[in-house]
Amino acid sequence: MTSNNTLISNPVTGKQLARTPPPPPPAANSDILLNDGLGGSGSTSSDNGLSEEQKEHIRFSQVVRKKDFFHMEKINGKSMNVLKGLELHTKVFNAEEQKKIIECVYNLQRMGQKGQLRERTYSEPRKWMRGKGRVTIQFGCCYNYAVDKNGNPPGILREEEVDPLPPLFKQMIKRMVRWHVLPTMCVPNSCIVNIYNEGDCIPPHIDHHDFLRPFCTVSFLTQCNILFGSSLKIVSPGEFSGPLSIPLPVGSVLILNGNGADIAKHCVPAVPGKRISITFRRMDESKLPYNFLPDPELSRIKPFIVSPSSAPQGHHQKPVINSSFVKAIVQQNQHRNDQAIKDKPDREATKTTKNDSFLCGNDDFPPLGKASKGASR
Ligand SMILES: O=C(O)CCC(=O)C(=O)O
Repeated sequence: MTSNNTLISNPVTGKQLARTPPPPPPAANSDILLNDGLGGSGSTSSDNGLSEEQKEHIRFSQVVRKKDFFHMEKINGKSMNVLKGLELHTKVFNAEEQKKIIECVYNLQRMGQKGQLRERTYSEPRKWMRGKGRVTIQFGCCYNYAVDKNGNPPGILREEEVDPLPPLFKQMIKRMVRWHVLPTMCVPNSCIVNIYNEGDCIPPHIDHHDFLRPFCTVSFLTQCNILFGSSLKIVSPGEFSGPLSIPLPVGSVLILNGNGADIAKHCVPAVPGKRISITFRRMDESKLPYNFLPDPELSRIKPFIVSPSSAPQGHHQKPVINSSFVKAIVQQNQHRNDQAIKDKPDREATKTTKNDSFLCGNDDFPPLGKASKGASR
C-alpha cells in the first residue's frame, strides 16, 4: 500500500512528520475541459483547482485568431482584397473535444446507413472514385446542390424535412458564439457534415445566399488546404489550383464573410487522408423550411466576458496569459495537444500557389450521388 503523505523533518526537533504533498502538476494525458457538454470523460485530473470560469478564461485566451488574410485581385476593373472577411480561429476545440465530436459524427453516419435518420438527412455518393463527392449529413434544412429531378433549383428545399441539430452540435455553436468566433446576430441554425475519404474533394463554389453571412467550417481528423480566389481552376478530378491556399488545422474554425465569402470562390482539393468538416450556417428568414422550429437554446447565448474575477486566484491584477501558472498550464496543454493530434504542421499560415484563368461558374457544386439509402422517418 502506498500513502499520499510524505515524511519531512521538523527543523527544531528533527522528528519525522507526515505532510500532505502539494497537488500534482496537470496530468500528462488530459486537457483543460469545461463543464459545457463538449468534454470527454471528465476533467478532474487537470482541473488544478480552477473554477469553470477560470478554466474557460484560460481556454478562451488560448484561441489564436488570424484575421488579416490578404490577396489583391482586380474585380470588374477595381482592385480589392478578395479575402477580406476571412478569419481562422485555431485551438477552439481541443483533442478530447475533437474525439467526442468525431465519435458523434461516426455514430450519426451509422444511423444514416441504417435508415435511422430522416431520408434527406444522410446522403452518400453512389460510386466512390477519386475526386467524386463525399458523404454528407444535413441538419436543420435540406439543401439542394443542383437542379433536382423535380426541377427544384439549388437552395434550401423548404418543404423537405431533415433531422434537427444534434445536442453536441448545439454545444459547438454555443462555444463558438461564446468565444467570439461567431457573432450573436448570426447564430447558425443548420449545418452540413462532410465526411471525406482520402482523395475526396469539394469543387470551387460560393455558398448559396439562402444562407446568411458569416458562416463557418470546423475541421477534424486530418489537416488539409482550402483554396481561395475569384478564379479557381479545375486541373483534373480532385485537383484544383488557385491563388491562395490556407491550411485548416484540426479543431480550427474558418469564418467566411464579406469578400472571402462572396467574391472569392473556395474549394477543397483531394484530401490527403480521412477528414470531417462541419459547416454551420444560418438560414435566411424567408427561406426557412416550412416546418422549422427555432431552438430556444440557441437564442440566448451570452458571449464570454473577460473579467478579472475569471483569472486564476492570485493573479487578479495581471492579464491571465502573463501569469507563470497559467503559462505553465497552457504550455503543458499545448504539448499534449501536439502529441495527441498527429498532424503534419504547416509552416505557413497562407501560401501562394499558381494563379490561373479558369473560372468555375457554378454558384454551388454539383449534386452528390443518390440521396439517403435509409427509410424516411
Ligand atoms: O470541408 C470544408 O472545410 C469546406 C466545406 C464547404 O466548402 C462547404 O460545405 O460549403
